[in-house]
Amino acid sequence: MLKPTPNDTFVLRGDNAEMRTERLAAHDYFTPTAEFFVRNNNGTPRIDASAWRLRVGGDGARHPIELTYEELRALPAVTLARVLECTGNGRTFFGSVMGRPTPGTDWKLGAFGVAKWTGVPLATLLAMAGTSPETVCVMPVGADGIERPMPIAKALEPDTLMAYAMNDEPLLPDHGFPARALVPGWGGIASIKWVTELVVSLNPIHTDKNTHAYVYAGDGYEPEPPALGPATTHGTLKAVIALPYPATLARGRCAIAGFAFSPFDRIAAVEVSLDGGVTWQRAALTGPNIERAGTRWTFDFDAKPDLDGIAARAIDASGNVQWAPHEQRFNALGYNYGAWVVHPVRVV
Ligand SMILES: Nc1nc2c(c(=O)[nH]1)N[C@H]1C(S)=C(S)[C@@H](COP(=O)(O)O)O[C@H]1N2
Ligand SMILES: [Mo]
Repeated sequence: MLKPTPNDTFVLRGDNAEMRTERLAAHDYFTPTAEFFVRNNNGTPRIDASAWRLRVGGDGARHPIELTYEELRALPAVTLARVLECTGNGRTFFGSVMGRPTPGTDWKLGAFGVAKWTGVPLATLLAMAGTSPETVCVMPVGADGIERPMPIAKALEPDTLMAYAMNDEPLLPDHGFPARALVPGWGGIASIKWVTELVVSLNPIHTDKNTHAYVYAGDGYEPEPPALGPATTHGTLKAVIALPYPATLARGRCAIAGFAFSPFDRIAAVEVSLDGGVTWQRAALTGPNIERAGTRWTFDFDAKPDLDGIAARAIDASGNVQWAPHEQRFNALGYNYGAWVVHPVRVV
């Protein structure tokens, strides 16, 4: 990682940086780039934009193309707000809630961020390369060797981008400079950073990242050779509380805030429970509420000394409801923990 990762903003986990969720209280709608989580499999490469090229080729591309950084930025672009969440966000709760720890980065709930992304729709690049109608799969290749295929239908969604700017600035090296895929709704691994090539393929492609990692394995998930199980796709909806983990509150009237997002839609409601999920009360949604990006929320209550935790759950406009801990399905590699979480809070 190259950007500063101050201790009051991030928890470092190897070459990964988790945003401290209390930082949400200080943010406007967007997560500042300096505070955006970083997830690197192999470290941050430094790429010289003047020597960099983006190739779009493969057996599904009837006329492969190669673009410079300037050529990419000269194409018609879109700018949109979207959440990016690591597929492993919340992994620690497989251990602490289900009693079944899983390998991998032991994130709490801070492996997500919401940015304003600018880039060229993948659909535009695929059309320029004469993508055959028989194409089944598109795979961005990262300069660090990380490859994660997606079906052509996902690549053609209008908000799937080759992004080159984040919050109105060129991408930072840690976030994929000069260009990264942005695959809204899907777990972060699909949003390959430092892309040098888009492989357009007439056949399914198998890489480590859709056969042995980022797959649902174990506990009744069937192997799909050569994969250990079904590949992860979309993330889960979540409401995250803007408090330190664990938190201490002063007794009396208290206002908490947070952020909620869904990989499918806008947020319809956020509910808060002060009794471990027995009863729920509505939080107020504030500011923008954008599909596949989320919304801020606030909740006022009387903090009493017997409180021992606060849970928040999201409900989206498609009717998806964040599920209860006992409804969480286990998978051996610890992906997509989506149940609501009791945030530990002590009142003094
Ligand atoms: N080339 C490349 N792309 C990558 C990764 C990586 O290690 N290498 N990590 C992925 C994962 S697992 C996530 S969660 C997101 C994180 O994006 P960020 O570091 O910009 O927050 O990038 C994805 N893209
Ligand atoms: Mo991730």
